[in-house]
Amino acid sequence: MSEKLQSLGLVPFFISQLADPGIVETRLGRVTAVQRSRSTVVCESGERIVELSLTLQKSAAIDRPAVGDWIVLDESLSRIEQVLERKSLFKRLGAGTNNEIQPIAANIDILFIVTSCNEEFNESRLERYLALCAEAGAMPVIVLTKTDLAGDAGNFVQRARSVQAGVPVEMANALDPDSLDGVRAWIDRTTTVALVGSSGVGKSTLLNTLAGHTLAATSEIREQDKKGRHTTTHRELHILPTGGLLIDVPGMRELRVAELDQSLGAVFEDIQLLAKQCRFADCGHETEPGCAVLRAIQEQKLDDRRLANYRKLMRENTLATVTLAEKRSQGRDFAKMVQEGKRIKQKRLET
Ligand SMILES: Nc1nc2c(ncn2[C@@H]2O[C@H](COP(=O)(O)OP(=O)(O)O)[C@@H](O)[C@H]2O)c(=O)[nH]1
Ligand SMILES: [Mg+2]
Ligand SMILES: [Zn+2]
Repeated sequence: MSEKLQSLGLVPFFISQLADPGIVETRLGRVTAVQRSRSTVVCESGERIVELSLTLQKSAAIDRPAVGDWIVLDESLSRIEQVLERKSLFKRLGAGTNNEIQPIAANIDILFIVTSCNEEFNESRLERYLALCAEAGAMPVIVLTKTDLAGDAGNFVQRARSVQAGVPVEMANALDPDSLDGVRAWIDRTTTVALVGSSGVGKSTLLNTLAGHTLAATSEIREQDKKGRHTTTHRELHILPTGGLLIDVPGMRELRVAELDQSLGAVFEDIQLLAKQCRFADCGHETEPGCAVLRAIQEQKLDDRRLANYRKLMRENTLATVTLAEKRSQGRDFAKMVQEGKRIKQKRLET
């Protein structure tokens, strides 16, 4: 296998999907950035900016190439013809009224959920990211930045650890390369890592420090509320000089969840286990007698906040999932109607 494609993260999973392995050296590439209808891809022969095939232009957002995708170009090397099956996909429900699942980053091995040791730290947001990560099929690592500014970084580590048992937590001063051994240990030569988290937590700084030079612009956060400004406007896949691939995902204000039943179960396993001991199988854990979840809260074994967030995410997920299902069935009904219309017209022509 070519050195170059290997350093882009190429593994047999993708090669085995090619009808003709001969095209590895010519038409196979990885998407490093997406700008509207154009994508930047890197192939054995170098970097190119390409368009989408007509079929891909018309396909649903989720099927169009995203940063991190492995793709096959057409013969002229100017259009993406095929998006290979993904190993993992970090996605979200489109912001606003546009209920469409959008791909954010594809073929990520590890998701760095970046949060800082200050007012920005928020357990409920971490739970949301962890559910999206489980759904993506990537491995989560919580990266706690700005440990140099916190008097009590240990306290933040403890809080981060309590969010989901077993999820690794790494501390970092994103400005200091010597503090990043823990973070670096997760980045292998062919590993793709995506950095997610609110604006201002230090994603771009971390990327630059790991790369050893400036790859992404950074900007100072507001003093009063520790909120960041949006500097990075697009997602890009970067190859680190020391090996490994990093995608900086700029702070997304709205990360709505949909179709996450299984993943919410993974993040809130403790609550779901407790719920099995409730007297009523359909217990809503609100006022029911014999509720094991409420008992755990009384006994201070479970946090009020965690239960409230679990309920909130479950509700949000159910609503969005129903809306998506309705929209899809409407789409099918409409397609059926068009088909029927064509058939009637054809019949008229025939008679
Ligand atoms: N002291 C300190 N400052 C940091 C750290 N990480 C980021 N910053 C600063 O926080 C601000 C926002 O960082 P940036 O990388 O732009 O955040 P992004 O929006 O997540 O990409 C910049 O002024 C950085 O210099 C850290 O670990 N320690
Ligand atoms: Mg940034
Ligand atoms: Zn209950």
